[in-house]
Amino acid sequence: MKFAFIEPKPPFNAYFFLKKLPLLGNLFLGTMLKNAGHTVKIFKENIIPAYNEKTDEFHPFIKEADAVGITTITHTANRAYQVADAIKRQFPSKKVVLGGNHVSALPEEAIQHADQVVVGEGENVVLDIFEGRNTDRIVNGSRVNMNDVPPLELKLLQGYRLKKDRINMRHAPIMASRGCPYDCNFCSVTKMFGRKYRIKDADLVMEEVMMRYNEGFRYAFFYDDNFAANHEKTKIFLEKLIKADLDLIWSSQFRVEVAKDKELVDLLQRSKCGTAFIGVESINPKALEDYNKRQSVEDVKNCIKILNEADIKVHSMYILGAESDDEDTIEETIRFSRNSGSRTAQFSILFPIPGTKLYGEMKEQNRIFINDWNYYDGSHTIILPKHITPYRLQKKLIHAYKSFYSTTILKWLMSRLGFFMWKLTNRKFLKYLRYFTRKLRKEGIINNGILTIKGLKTELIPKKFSAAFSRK
Ligand code: B12
Ligand code: SF4
Repeated sequence: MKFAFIEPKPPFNAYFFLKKLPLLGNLFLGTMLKNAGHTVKIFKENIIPAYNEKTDEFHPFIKEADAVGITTITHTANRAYQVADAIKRQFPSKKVVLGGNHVSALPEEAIQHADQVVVGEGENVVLDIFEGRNTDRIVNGSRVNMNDVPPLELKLLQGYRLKKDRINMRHAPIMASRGCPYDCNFCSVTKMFGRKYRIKDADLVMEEVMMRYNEGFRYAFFYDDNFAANHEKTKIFLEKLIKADLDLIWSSQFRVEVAKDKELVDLLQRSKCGTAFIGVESINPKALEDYNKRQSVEDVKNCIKILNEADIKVHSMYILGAESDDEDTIEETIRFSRNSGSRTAQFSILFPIPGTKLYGEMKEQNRIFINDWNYYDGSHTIILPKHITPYRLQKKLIHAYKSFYSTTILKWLMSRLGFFMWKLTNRKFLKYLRYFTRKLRKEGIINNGILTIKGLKTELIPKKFSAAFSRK
């Protein structure tokens, strides 16, 4: 049988410089179907268009496919539904299956656009669904044993050219573990993959590394959310990587604890870890508590220092707009980022991902003032912050980037590149936030930048932005 998978394009591509990194859900499931003898093609819309909404035309393979799977995160949910609706309209008998982070949190919303929706991990149910044995409308996936997950078949990705046996994609995507023992209130990882950390056997990960290396990759990105959550198991893998003595530089996401283990830092350095993505989030201790981050400011400082000393570049990730954040604490975090020693930094505005604790709380307090999923990307203020106005918070994000990336010419160039597109899309949004903030002030909902009453009166939402507020 023929199966197509689609990763919808995001509405605003603030991350265009990383646009080649695919979400791996389609790849894991596509690989399993291919291994079962089916023909599979995966379309990442950023690379190869799957559907042209202007001409209402689909890629020829999608027209022929027996079923189509579409992966979603919240930011791409509208596009996913648009594509799914168009398939069902043009080819009513073609099966459309939605999966991924967003629809796992809101399956009832998603099922209005598809034949089936998968909640959670898809590996244990994908064959039954696509081969037609399972026709339940909402299917609950189950947590997989990482050792049973096959190495990814990258050739299924359409448009990723094979050039002299070298895939024209810089970073080899590898996932060695799923799950995270922590439970940060803004993060959807624990809801999706659980708090039990499941790591693949070191030999199997090495097998996949060697496969990618032999395909020509010299950089790898481990998609793990908390690489090294189990220090001892990670050490076993790193020893093997060092022993293989490859010309391969790799990176992944870590928690600050990693730097407290000298032996681990030494292994990271010797195994050619090039960049560590660190979830710093804030240097306001109260904000760290709000996020349930379970790390101290001291931990953050030590971590960046130790990794720098080990010649591992640090990419720090910050979230602005915690319950305890005000203009001063945000400014302090921005100042810290500039002087911290991080090579690069990424700033997000706190936003409620469906399925997270934060989402539940904000919904209950009626503080979400934008329901359009297009804006759920961390670059837009969409909930009423407590101690800063929505407009000022948005301005702080722009200021954070300008401030961080203005210290060296290289950094300045990077910021220009990355933020050109983003700023364009944001101008209209800023104008709206200024207007909205003025209205909130007039109504006494915010006073001196502080939220005075619980929740938001929905009649305050301006009509001209009604498209953004169409959902309940
Ligand atoms: C790599 C990564 C990126 C990369 C590339 C992402 C891309 N192509 O979109 C970069 C760095 C660019 C990035 C950027 C962003 N990311 Co990101 N990213 C990840 C990360 C770490 C790994 C993604 C992945 O491949 N996971 C592994 C696969 C196996 O998991 P999965 O996709 O959920 O698939 C499983 C199931 O969902 C299901 N499934 C999935 N698809 C389908 C389809 C079908 C048909 C079926 C049946 C089943 C099914 O089965 C799969 C196998 O079990 C995740 C965290 C995570 N662990 O998932 C965050 C994550 C996806 N990112 C997230 C976010 C918010 C963002 C950003 C908005 C930035 C930000 N502020 O954080 C941007 C937006 C990017 C965009 N597309 O517009 C959130 C999304 C939450 C949400 N509901 O929206 C996540 C979950 C992290 C978090 N904080 O909670 N990201
Ligand atoms: S933010 Fe990182 S540490 Fe916190 S729960 Fe998510 S993956 Fe775990």
